[in-house]
Amino acid sequence: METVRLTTSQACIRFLENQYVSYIDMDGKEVEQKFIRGIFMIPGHGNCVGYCNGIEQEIKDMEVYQGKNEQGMALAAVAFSRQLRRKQAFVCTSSVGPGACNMITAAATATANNIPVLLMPGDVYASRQPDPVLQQMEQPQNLTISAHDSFQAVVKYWGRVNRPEQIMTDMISAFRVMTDPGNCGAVAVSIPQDVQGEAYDYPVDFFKKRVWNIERRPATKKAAKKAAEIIKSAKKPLLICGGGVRYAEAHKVFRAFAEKFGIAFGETQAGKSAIEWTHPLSLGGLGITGTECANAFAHDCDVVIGVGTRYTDFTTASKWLYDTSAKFVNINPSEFQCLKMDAYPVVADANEALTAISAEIDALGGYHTSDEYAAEVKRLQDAWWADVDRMDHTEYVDAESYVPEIQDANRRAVEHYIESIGSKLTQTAALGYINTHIAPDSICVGAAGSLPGDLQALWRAPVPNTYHCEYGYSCMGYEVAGAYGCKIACPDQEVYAMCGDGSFDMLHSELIASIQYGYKINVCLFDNAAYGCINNLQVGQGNKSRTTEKNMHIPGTPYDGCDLGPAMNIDYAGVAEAYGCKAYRVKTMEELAAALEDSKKQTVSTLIDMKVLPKSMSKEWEAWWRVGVASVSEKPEVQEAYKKLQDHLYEARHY
Ligand SMILES: Cc1ncc(C[n+]2csc(CCOP(=O)(O)OP(=O)(O)O)c2C)c(N)n1
Ligand SMILES: [Mg+2]
Repeated sequence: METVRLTTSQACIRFLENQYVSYIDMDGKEVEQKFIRGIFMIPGHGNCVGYCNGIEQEIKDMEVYQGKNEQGMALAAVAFSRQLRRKQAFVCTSSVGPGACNMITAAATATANNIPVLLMPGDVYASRQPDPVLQQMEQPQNLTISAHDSFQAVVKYWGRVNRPEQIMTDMISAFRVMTDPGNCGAVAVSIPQDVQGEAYDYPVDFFKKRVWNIERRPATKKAAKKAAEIIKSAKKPLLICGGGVRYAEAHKVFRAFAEKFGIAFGETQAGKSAIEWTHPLSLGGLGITGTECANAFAHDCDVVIGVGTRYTDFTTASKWLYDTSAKFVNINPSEFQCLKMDAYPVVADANEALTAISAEIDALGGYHTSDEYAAEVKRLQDAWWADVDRMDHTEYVDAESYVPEIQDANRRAVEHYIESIGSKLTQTAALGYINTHIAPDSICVGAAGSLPGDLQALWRAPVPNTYHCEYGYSCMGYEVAGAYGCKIACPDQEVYAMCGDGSFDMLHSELIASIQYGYKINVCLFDNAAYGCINNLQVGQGNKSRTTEKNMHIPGTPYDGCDLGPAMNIDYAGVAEAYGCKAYRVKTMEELAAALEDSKKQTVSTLIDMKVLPKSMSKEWEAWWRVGVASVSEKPEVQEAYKKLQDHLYEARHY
């Protein structure tokens, strides 16, 4: 056997340079491309010597980017892969200890969303000779434990390369997981500092070009036939367009299936923008953050066909949205996902399954929904889009006539904000304006706060694959990092991060990297000086407003989290300017219009600091969210909330 003597790090990089994927794209074309686009790196003593030397000696086509925060860079990697429908990924390398642990949240984000990313933190010495090294925890009860063990809970594959030859099986396992449509997610493989520089005589074959086939698993004849029978029995069917439709590139097949049988579809956060919003069978977002139109329609459907969905509580309104008698047919390459909602499972790729089921329906004599069905879809759509138009134009005129979208016990927050900040801009109007005044192929990125609700319900995506909301983990801070990752994935499209002040406060490190590398992103910052959506939830369930408003603490008052001083007036535009962004301060619709126009002309990243009224985000429609309400309380509001919970539970499915 021919061998080559390399360090572990060299072997790792040489292997990464030679991994390709082959898949069938949405036009039915077979595509082969390199899988690893590059490496995000924050160096430390745990990776800047051994691992870096491997990069230096072996790098060919892969790009290398300096990260600014390990969580931020890894979230950028997740967004990159997600935007490219999991057909390419990044490696993220960090030092040991805190650098490694900073990537744990991003690993969980990748895994919750079924997105591939390869995390390669350094690790403490395999030999243990210099222990304890800088940033080593030391667990006296077990010296084999290091911080890297904590990745095990949040990845789909975990490895530690204690000997140079182990890199071979770890890398093959890593790529198996990252290219598996049914069980894809984060992979973490650490290499101890000493092992990084150790050498081995590797078989040359290990480094040959390897093409990983992203399989389209076919449906069995039996499953397709049974699914066809269930669909054919439906009086009021509903299709759910989940993220799997986008990852499987099933856009065309899904659309053809809906059209052929006249079945309307609702979208999950991950599935949204598989098909343009204007499609006559589109009901828009489904579930807690969905549209009134989709939810009202879903409530009495008798057959639900879920394509590539994980059925999170947001998609099912905590299992309350669908009638308990509704039958489910689930199409998913993951057996685990297929069995949710007590569904009939079709364990297969979306393209394959929908094509096979369609043929079986034909064999059973065909199927089409009724005229009344189509009329109901149209009636609900018309009412909904009229309401969206109203929300696009909400205005604060005066305290007496203004009715906020969110009507709760914290109404005073609106005038308190105006007194502190001097802006009366509403969130839905600002968002609607941006939506209708940017290039149609712009990519809209969201993740946490009130914006994902506004976005799933109100955002109109005219071009497929332009909606990118991370709502599997809803990780605050994904917005800016994710926008940067999307821009690396799609440099020819404008990318807009829809970001709350809370998310921006938490993490916006990669905005600096976007300036450094010339990847222009646009941050639309909706500053309501609050963890606004959580304030709505807290107050809406009968609680006091506590730690959810960003008010100044009044000296001499208790530190009880219920601060009543002025709302913090932060010059976020100034922060962005300091990094080198072009930034805008916006308190009116006119200022927003001017800022948005000017931002399009810029080549550097931009930030539009919009001061928006609390309570001016959209509410929920025809949905319910199960949250942990106190069962015992002296407050009548909490007792009332608990009673509502019990009433809904009575109507909800149990599994
Ligand atoms: C990392 C992380 N921590 C905490 C949460 C819980 N959480 C969800 S939304 C939210 C507040 C978001 O505030 P902001 O970004 O200002 O958005 P707003 O609701 O005000 O629009 C919090 C704390 C989260 N989703 N992610
Ligand atoms: Mg906020």
